[in-house]
Amino acid sequence: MGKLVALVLLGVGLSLVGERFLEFRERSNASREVESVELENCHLIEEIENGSEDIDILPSGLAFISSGLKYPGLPNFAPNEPGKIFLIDLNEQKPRVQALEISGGFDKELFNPHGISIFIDKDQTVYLYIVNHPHMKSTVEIFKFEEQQRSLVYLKTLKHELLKSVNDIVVFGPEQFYATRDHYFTNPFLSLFEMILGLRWTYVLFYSPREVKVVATGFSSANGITISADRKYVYVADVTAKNIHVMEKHNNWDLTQLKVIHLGTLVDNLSVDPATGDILAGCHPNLMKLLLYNADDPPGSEVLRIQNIMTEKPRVSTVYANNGSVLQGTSVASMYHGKILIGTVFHKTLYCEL
Ligand SMILES: *[C@@H]1O[C@H](CO)[C@@H](O)[C@H](O)[C@H]1NC(C)=O
Ligand SMILES: *[C@@H]1O[C@H](CO)[C@@H](O)[C@H](O)[C@H]1NC(C)=O
Ligand SMILES: *[C@@H]1O[C@H](CO)[C@@H](O)[C@H](O)[C@H]1NC(C)=O
Ligand SMILES: CC(=O)N[C@H]1CO[C@H](CO)[C@@H](O)[C@@H]1O
Repeated sequence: MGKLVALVLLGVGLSLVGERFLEFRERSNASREVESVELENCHLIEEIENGSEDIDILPSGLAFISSGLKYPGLPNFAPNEPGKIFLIDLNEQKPRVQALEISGGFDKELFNPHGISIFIDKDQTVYLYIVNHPHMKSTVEIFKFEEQQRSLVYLKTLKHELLKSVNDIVVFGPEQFYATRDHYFTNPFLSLFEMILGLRWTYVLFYSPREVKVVATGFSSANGITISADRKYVYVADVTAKNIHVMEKHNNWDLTQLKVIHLGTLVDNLSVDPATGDILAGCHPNLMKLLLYNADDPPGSEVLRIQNIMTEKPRVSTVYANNGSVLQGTSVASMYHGKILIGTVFHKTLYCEL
């Protein structure tokens, strides 16, 4: 009898998983093809071929790009190369790429950079906060940017119990930021299972020297995070749920959800166009192609623009789309003076006029 019950339970369990799996196939949009939307005067940034997962741009036009992310389940063309931070000057016609030297006793061999956020203090000193995954763990590294030498000085590593599986951060003050957690399980097999089942166990965290707390929950995979131009709202991309959460930021740093915008594509990272306040989203049109990488049928790229996000009817339009023949696995797009820089998880970087 006990065996029969166990067998029935197993059967029910398996069929539930099977059902979730079919639903996951649908969610991952296994069969979706991308219709191309081209931009003018595009060129690929030479010397960045193995990823430009994250881009952050200083008001002066210097852009920091993190490259070489190693992330379970995602392609990487240079698995034995440590990650790097590249610098390019967007004021140049054809920006040249420079890999930033890092001094100050930082372990460069283990560098696996993910999200970047710039913090400029009242003396105009520029700090880079970079999510790092040494040995697949999560830390936040703080560097000072030396503009004259064009190099980074390592200052400090932040670690915390709640800083797990960190994807992206947005910094507000010295050692004060929001961070997203993109999966609950740190074991790669369990985290794949978590994605297939569509569990909503990830969160947004607030970190400060005095207090560390979870400020928003219920995301399948909280990914890109950014702040609105008026600094009142926080936008969080839930990549596997294919949506953007608009959250109100309170004085005690808690976040409450105002609305969710469904985009029907896997939203990776977000940036705000400083000129218009519009949101730009780097998206993966087809999760299956990303997870089961095939050079002959590669994952494509998609950049969406969301206008008037606080109104009843936000306008969503496609800025750029490509089937992978030019650009694969877009993660982020950032604007600077009418130009757009499009980054990818493991592939190239495209720079275009808008
Ligand atoms: C990218 O990775 C490939 C494979 O390891 C390597 O041959 C190539 O030089 C790398 N490209 C750059 C620009 O680092
Ligand atoms: C997301 O984009 C922002 C620019 O808005 C950038 O600072 C950050 O590094 C990116 N992070 C991730 C994880 O894509
Ligand atoms: C992608 O589109 C280009 C034309 O834009 C086409 O030549 C190519 O065959 C397409 N590739 C795939 C894998 O569909
Ligand atoms: C579930 C989902 O987002 N399905 C989409 C997959 O892609 C096709 C083609 O673009 C869309 O029509 C579906 O809505």
